[in-house]
Amino acid sequence: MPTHTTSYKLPDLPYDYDALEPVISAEIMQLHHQKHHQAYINNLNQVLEKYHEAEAKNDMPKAVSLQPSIRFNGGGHINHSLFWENLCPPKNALGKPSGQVLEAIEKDFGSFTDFQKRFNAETAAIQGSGWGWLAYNKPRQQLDIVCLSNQDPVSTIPGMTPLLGVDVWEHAYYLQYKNARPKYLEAIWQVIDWKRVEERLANSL
Ligand code: MN3
Repeated sequence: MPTHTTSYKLPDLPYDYDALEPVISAEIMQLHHQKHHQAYINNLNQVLEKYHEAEAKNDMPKAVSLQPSIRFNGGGHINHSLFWENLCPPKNALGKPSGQVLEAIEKDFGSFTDFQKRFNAETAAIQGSGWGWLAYNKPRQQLDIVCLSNQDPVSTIPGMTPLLGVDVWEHAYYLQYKNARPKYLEAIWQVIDWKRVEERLANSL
């Protein structure tokens, strides 16, 4: 008998697998969604089951030993769920933010171009696998660029809300861009859904 009933499920993409071409190929999108994101969810559901068993037995050493896997696989699920919503077909992408997001970017980074340059430089430099984020820093009331390793979610940093995330694990670009992570980062702005970023900022203020 399972000790709990929570089971996370793969969310549908809000567009077709080929909708982000030519920026991100259908092959990458399908593998990334159906295989990679699904694997984080499968592993998360398994480790949560074990965690609740350990809890039920008051086996705290066991429960604590499972926490890194919850962080990794739960983070993978959180991050990819946000990532799919950050993206949209090139024909629908605005190319740059407007309103509050643009104002905040200009205040905190000088200009949208300066922000893009810094975001791409810092995210390209992540060692190994990780994510680059634009996040709202509520305590300081400013936008920050945050680079995190592996699948650590932005929510692990107190006061920070993720607005826009870019996956720079090789599985996100290698089939199309090979080792050229900077080329992938140059191109991805063509499929960023700035309306979602504006919604997330408005909800986090
Ligand atoms: Mn990924």
